[in-house]
Amino acid sequence: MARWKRSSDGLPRRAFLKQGVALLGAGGLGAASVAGAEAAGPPDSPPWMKSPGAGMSEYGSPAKHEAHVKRTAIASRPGTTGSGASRTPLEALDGMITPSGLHFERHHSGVPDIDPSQHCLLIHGMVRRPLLFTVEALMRYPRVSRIHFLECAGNSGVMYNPSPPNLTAGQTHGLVSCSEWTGVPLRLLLEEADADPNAPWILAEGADAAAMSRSVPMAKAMDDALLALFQNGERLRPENGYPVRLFLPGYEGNMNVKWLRRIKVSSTPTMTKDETSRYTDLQGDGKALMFTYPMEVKSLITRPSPGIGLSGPGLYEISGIAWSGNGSIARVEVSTDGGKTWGAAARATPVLPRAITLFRMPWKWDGRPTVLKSRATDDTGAVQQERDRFIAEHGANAIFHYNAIHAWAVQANGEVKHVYA
Ligand SMILES: Nc1nc2c(c(=O)[nH]1)N[C@H]1C(S)=C(S)[C@@H](COP(=O)(O)O)O[C@H]1N2
Ligand SMILES: [Mo]
Repeated sequence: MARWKRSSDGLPRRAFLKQGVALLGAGGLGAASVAGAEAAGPPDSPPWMKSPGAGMSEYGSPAKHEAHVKRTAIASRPGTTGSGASRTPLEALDGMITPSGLHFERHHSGVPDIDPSQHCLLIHGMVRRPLLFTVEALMRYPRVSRIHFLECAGNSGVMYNPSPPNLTAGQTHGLVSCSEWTGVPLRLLLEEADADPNAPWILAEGADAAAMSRSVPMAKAMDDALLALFQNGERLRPENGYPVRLFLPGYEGNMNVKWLRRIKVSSTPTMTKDETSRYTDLQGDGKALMFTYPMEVKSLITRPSPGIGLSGPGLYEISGIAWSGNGSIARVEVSTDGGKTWGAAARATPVLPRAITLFRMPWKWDGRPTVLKSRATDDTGAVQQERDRFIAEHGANAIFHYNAIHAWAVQANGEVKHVYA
């Protein structure tokens, strides 16, 4: 414990500075020690202490010095403006919640400009009572709030390529974000419509120009499916599905239909374009998997990572994120020797099912080149595999559901590179 001494003006400043310098000397994580801090008086007042600051604002924005923290690798398909994706800059963030303005985006035909007073949700098909909901009506139903990640099936898809990408963590793996979603349990509305209890499927359709639509098992619809209206406390952002989206915790991104306009209860999957021509997983043996719902256990070291290197030997904290669409993260292990030995990383609380879990581990870098890896295990016992085993099992033709172990090479100059190791 620091001993506080009073200085002449009654403030414990000098004693604090002395103590602070002593602490930095003992276990410094890179802070510059202040020579002669004990003898120095209080620092000069910076300019921002010399006049009153700015006034209030109606809607806040990040500090101007953080303007470089932006969605990254924004790319549209040739000939389109809105058919593409943007990615979360994972390496610039710390915390389990992704700020809404940095949530990744994936649109098949741009962001529709929906007037909520003109938008309706129809529930029909194998129901006794077809129902049409205005957004105003939906807002009157009881709501629940849940913290969950959303991950595009195509996240980390470039990792199927024969050589590792020369990209940042977010540019490669940033099609995952995590929010608090608040909305109406879908079960309530299906019960009100008196859906046939023997109907095993629903179809969900969006109100965008792509009319994105997917078949969802009734069991999931009746379990934890949400009609999300709020994201991180405020109404959904247009790019994330305003005014209402289907949210299916843990399921591949594309099933979480945005701008939801229709749910049809049915006896079979509808076999839409989005589940036949797209979102099937071609395997090494030439067969394709269909209806692959949950995103499997995965983890990623975000610091250090490409672009966030090390400045000389010394003590560092390795930190990152882990998640699983099948449950909670039970364990994250980190290797600082390319996978020869592994140590347990600390998981930050709360550890929630189907949410991003943060992990951290202190590491003393000796200045020699090495390879860092993380390996997550979820509470079903599923564990990430090394890349060569993963590719041997799934082939390299696939685009979706890549969840092998990622490797960062730390070079002697402290730079970090994506490697296959
Ligand atoms: N209506 C509609 N829903 C959609 C899409 C779309 O293009 N249209 N894209 C899907 C895909 S592929 C993903 S990964 C997620 C992305 O959600 P986000 O943009 O909120 O991150 O929405 C899904 N829902
Ligand atoms: Mo996606």
